[in-house]
Amino acid sequence: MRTQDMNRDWIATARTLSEALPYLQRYSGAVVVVKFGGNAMGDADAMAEFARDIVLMKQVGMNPVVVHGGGPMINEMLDRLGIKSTFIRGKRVTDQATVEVVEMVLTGLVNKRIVQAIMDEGGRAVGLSGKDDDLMVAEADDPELGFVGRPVEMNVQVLRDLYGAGIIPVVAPVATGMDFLETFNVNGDTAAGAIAGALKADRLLLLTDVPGVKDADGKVLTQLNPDQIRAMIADGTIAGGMIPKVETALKAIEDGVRAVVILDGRLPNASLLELFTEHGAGSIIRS
Ligand code: X2W
Repeated sequence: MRTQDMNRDWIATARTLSEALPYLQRYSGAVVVVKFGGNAMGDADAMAEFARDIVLMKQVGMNPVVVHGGGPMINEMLDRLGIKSTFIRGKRVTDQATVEVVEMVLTGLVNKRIVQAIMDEGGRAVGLSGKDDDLMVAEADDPELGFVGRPVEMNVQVLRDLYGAGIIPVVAPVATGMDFLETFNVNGDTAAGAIAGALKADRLLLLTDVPGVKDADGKVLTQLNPDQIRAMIADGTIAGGMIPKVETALKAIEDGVRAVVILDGRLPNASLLELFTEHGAGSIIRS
């Protein structure tokens, strides 16, 4: 015979689902670009948890598109090969030998790990880079940086085809050149912003290893608009590694993305916390 063994955890689980209804309705069909940075990837458990969140998004009718980084994994491989690497303004100086390693690590190792993790959680994922179907065409960003690319032409139909067919696209930030000869290393945030902009995504989530944009006292600001961001860059409150992220956010909003969220990807269920609760997570930037 069944007994009443409903303890409080089960009740809380049911309530959580019920409370998520308005968010599930709001985001039905929404295109959400999720940048998964190398620093947010952590261990196998963190990867599995990220994959689970993405599969859940897809399951409830959203269209997640994953764009990943992998800076720490590139560093490790360059170290093993004895190739020195330097950064200027947060971007890796990329010569011919380096771009080969970047492409191998990002499109091979990291991309396939994420695809595998999503498949393992019961989703369908296909990995591609900016080269596939000409998704992201780039030109040299700055002669000082070598083969670092700035996206100049986006062809995102392949992403719509994939998510329309129930598949989660997983994109490595490597691009082809205008003449189809060169390979460019594109910063992961920049690539995610360009893809979100071209898709006019409902959300761009930048998962990183900091809790969000902080004010002068170090307190995380939960809501910001582009003017406030520009003022905080001008007065030095936003500095260092946060600058490329907020610049990506500003450009994405200009391109028609509805809102950009910068959040700590190491938090348990970071994306779900942001999308499906009133609490939200990190800093949301919108006009
Ligand atoms: C990055 C690409 C990977 C990346 C790099 O070579 O490290 C440039 O710097 P995270 O993990 O998101 O930092 N590209 C031009 O962006 O990785």
